[in-house]
Amino acid sequence: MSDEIRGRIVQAQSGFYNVETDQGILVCQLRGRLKKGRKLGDIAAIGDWVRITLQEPGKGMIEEVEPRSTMLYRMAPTPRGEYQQIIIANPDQAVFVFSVQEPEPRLRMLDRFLAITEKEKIESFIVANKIDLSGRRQAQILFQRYQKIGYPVFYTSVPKKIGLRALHKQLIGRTSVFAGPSGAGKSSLLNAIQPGLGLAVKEVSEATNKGKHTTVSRKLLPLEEGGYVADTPGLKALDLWDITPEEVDGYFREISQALKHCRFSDCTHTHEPGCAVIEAIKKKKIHPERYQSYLRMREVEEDKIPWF
Ligand SMILES: Nc1nc2c(ncn2[C@@H]2O[C@H](COP(=O)(O)OP(=O)(O)OP(=O)(O)O)[C@@H](O)[C@H]2O)c(=O)[nH]1
Ligand SMILES: [Mg+2]
Ligand SMILES: [Zn+2]
Repeated sequence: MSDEIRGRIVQAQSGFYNVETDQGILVCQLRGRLKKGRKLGDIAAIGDWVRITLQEPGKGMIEEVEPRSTMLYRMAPTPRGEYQQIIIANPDQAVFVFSVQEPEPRLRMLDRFLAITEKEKIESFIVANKIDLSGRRQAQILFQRYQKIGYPVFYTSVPKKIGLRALHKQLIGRTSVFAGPSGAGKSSLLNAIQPGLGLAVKEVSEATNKGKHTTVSRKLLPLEEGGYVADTPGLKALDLWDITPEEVDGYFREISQALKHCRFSDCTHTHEPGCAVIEAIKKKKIHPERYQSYLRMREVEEDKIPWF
């Protein structure tokens, strides 16, 4: 048997994997034994580091998938049970793109995305796009709350070319996954950063949002200066949601900081005296809308959610 070659999966489609190696791209399949005795789900996915043996020029066999440091996945119901579909393996960072207008940002969706990346320990930052429509000030009113708790925010406009260089710099040399609502401008931003990508704008989501099984991008797009980006049209925060209400405390960083100081250890942070979370909201250290998001994700009943 020939020597093993290490590479990274940059594209996956119906059992075939394009693996980037120092010998170029090899088209590979999975060694049969890798499929045995595994739970229902993808065995390999874009972003995975793999070891392959060369079969013939340009073709290889994946012998081993290296353990992942991070991943994003969704659980898809199938007749045989829940299937774990891996969106991307080993991303260095998640980039959440929201437009400040058209469509209006639904920040509860952003809060959900951020809870997921907190859980998966994936660094995240936010792009507030289309500031040509709203002005920077309006955008800041919406997104500054995230900067305050340590998520970087980039304010961008594709037609006005604002913020593109700063965003580009954040992507170089890293593996990034782009997510956010349809129409926010993910593909437009990526095309503007690297014109050669030629990603379809607009019509993609119309095609993918219809069916029950949204097809997600199965490709890592290489950046000229190094690094990769995965665009994920149609990916929703709810698709990725695999968090129980009890866990949510840990995934809102500003809230998990505060609640250590509540008077009662069984505080629900809705009405109790000595609640440090409520105190922090009053002191404007926790944004009331983040708090609303948090309680909803904990599945607190609507009539028990206090408003500030
Ligand atoms: N005014 C304005 N329009 C923008 C900007 N960025 C993108 N658009 C427009 O917004 C629309 C949607 O852009 P896309 O790049 O397709 O959005 P997307 O996030 O990739 O959407 P999906 O692929 O459906 O998830 C297009 O008509 C773009 O031309 C921007 O900064 N300002
Ligand atoms: Mg798109
Ligand atoms: Zn409390």
